[in-house]
Amino acid sequence: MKSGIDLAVTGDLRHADYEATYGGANSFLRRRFSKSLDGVDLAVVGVPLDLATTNRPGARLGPNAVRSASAIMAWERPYGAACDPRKVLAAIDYGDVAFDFGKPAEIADRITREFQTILEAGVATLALGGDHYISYPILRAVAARHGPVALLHFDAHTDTWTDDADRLMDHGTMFRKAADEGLVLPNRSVQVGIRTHNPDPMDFNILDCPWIHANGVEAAVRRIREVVADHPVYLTFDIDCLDPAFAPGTGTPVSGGLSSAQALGILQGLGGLRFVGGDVVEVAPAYDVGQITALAAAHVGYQFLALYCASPAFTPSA
Ligand SMILES: [Mn+2]
Repeated sequence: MKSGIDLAVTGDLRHADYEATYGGANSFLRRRFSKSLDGVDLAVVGVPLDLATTNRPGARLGPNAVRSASAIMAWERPYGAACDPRKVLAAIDYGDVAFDFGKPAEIADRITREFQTILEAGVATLALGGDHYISYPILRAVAARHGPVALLHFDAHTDTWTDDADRLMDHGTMFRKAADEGLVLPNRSVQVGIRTHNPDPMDFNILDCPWIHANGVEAAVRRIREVVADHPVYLTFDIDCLDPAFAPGTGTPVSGGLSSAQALGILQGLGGLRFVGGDVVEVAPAYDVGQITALAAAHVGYQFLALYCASPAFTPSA
C-alpha cells in the first residue's frame, strides 16, 4: 500500500492507497474527482438540493458531509463484502450536479439530463443527496436506460402520499408519481423500516419497522430476495430509516427506527441482486452530532459499491 497525497486529485481509477484521514481533498472514499467517463464503471454524484423538504432543511450540505465522513473508512474494504470495490470498480467522484436554486422549475430536468449523460456512457451511479425528491428525476434517467425498476427503499416514510397541492417539488410524493409514470414497479419493490401512516401505500411491499424488530435481519433479507428476484433494482436509502439515535442529522426524524447494524446487515445479505444504481439521501449535517449521520450514510454508500460489484448488471470496463 503506497501512501498518497490528495488522492482525490492524484489517485488512479482503481486504488486502495492510504491517505491520512484527517486531511486532503475530500472526495467520496478518496476516489478521483473527474467528469471524464472513459473507462469508468461507477460515478458517485452529489445532488445538493433541499428545496423539496417538508420539515427541517439542510440536506443540500449532505453530499460534502458524506464525502468528509467517508475519508475515515477509505483505507479498508467494507466489512462483510465479498469483494473490495476499491480494487474492482473503476469509480470516480463526479462532483455535484449544478443548478440554480432560484430557478426551481429547471432543476428536475437538469438532474435527469446529468444522470442520462452518465448512464448512456455505460456508467452506473451512486447519488448523494440532497433531499429525497432527487430520486425521482434520477429514476427517470435510470428507467430510460434499464426499463421500470424494482425499488429497494429504506425509509421511515413511504413517500407515496398523494400530491393534493400540485407542488413543483415534494419529497413525500415522488414515489407515487414514479409508480404512476411507470418508472418503478410497486409489486417488485420493497419498503424497509416504514413507521408512519399512509392511507394508500399502493402495491409496494412494506417491511415496517416493528416487523423488522420482531422478525430480524435474515427474514428481511429472505423477503427482499423473494420480491425483487432477478429484476433490475435501484437502492434508495433515506437515512431517516435509521432511528434518530443512529442518524440525528436529518430533516424528518422518527423514533423507533432501525439501528445502523440492522440496516447494514440487510444490505450485506443482498449480494447477487441485480443492482443498477442507488442513492443515499436526507443527511442534514446541521442537526448531526459527531458526524454520526454522515458516517452511517458513508457506510451505506460503501456497501452499495460492494453490492454493485456483485451485481449481474456489472461488467468491469477494460
Ligand atoms: Mn424519510
